[in-house]
Amino acid sequence: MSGSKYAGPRPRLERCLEKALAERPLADEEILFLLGLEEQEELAQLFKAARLLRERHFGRKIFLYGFLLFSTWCRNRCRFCCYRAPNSLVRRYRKTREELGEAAVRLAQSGVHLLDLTMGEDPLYYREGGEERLIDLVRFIKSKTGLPLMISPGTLSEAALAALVREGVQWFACYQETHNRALFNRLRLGQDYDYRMEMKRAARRLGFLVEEGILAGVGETPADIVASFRAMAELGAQQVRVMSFIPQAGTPLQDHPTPPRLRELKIIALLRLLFPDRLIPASLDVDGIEGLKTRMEAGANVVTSIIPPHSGLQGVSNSTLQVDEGFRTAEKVSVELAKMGLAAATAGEYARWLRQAQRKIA
Ligand code: SAM
Ligand code: MD0
Ligand code: SF4
Repeated sequence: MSGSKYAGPRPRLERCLEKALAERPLADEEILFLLGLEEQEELAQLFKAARLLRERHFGRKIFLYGFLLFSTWCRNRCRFCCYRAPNSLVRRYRKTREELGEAAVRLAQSGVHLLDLTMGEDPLYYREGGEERLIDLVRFIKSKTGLPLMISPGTLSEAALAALVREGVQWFACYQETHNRALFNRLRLGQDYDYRMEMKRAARRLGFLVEEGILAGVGETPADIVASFRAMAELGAQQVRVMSFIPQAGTPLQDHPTPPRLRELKIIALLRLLFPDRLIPASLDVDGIEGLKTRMEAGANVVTSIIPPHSGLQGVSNSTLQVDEGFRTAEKVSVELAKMGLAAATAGEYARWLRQAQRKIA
């Protein structure tokens, strides 16, 4: 940092980054200022500060999450999502316990630290006996792999959440996409903003670690992004994410452009500045393996959406991108991480982080 006495854009940047590196809270105006950076050299300083904070809390170790989308059926009609109920252009499947178990074991053997069990809001799991079916599936995957688990089912009853905690599921992921209610209502058609938020608070109270997330490029303003940061803090989310919107054929937003990636990268860096000790994903679902480097350089410390090739399992926003090519595997990710001077953590390191995070919320 230079010792310049002149007030101007550069000293302001330095002041903000010094404050962030001291882990002091940033004011809204400071966050907005950082989100507005455009100049290469200034952005490089922002990303460097984010990496310094990551290194302080996590060293050079990165966590890897396997992704298991076990049903692509969904009763909802989120405007951005290819799996919305009325979309006839998307491939639908519902995996059996055995098929899922096989994929889970392959992921576990490949060295991922956690399995993210995700579904569309498949009506099968909401009818009589559906929750028991879901709980049985989770128990089966746990018994097959012994790995830590995340569940991303959309909305569930509090009783089902409680049962999943009892089964030993550590994480509940549920993304609001935005914390601007009007924008939420335009994106998640027919869904209740407060119900979705309250579910995450209930999950926290029940002992889950919670992941919150937002979409970039769906009409959010910089002020909306700040509001999301505040909501993530208030929720006490232990993992916080942003993903760029990817247009999906057959959906109302199919012609809406994907945003410039710099927006996502700046949000990742800001997440690291504001939540230095939390988990922040770089998703392979947005830009595949080519998108890994910039996201790690922006301060991410988890790689998500690792999918076993030739399993018939899909991602979400780039549902088949690079899956069967084997580019979305733990092996491939580890090779790329090594080029950046980073490495996959050990299972023990992830377990230690989990224990400490669970102690903090107890
Ligand atoms: N159905 C559950 C739910 O909605 O919470 C879990 C699965 S849902 C597919 C997981 C997340 O994928 C969404 O919350 C959203 O953030 C993301 N997503 C869906 N469509 C996307 C798109 N077109 N571009 C980027 N992200 C998308
Ligand atoms: C990902 N496609 O990590 C997954 C998904 C849900 N918990 C995660 C959005 O990108
Ligand atoms: Fe269904 Fe989730 Fe897609 Fe919304 S985001 S349509 S709830 S799968």
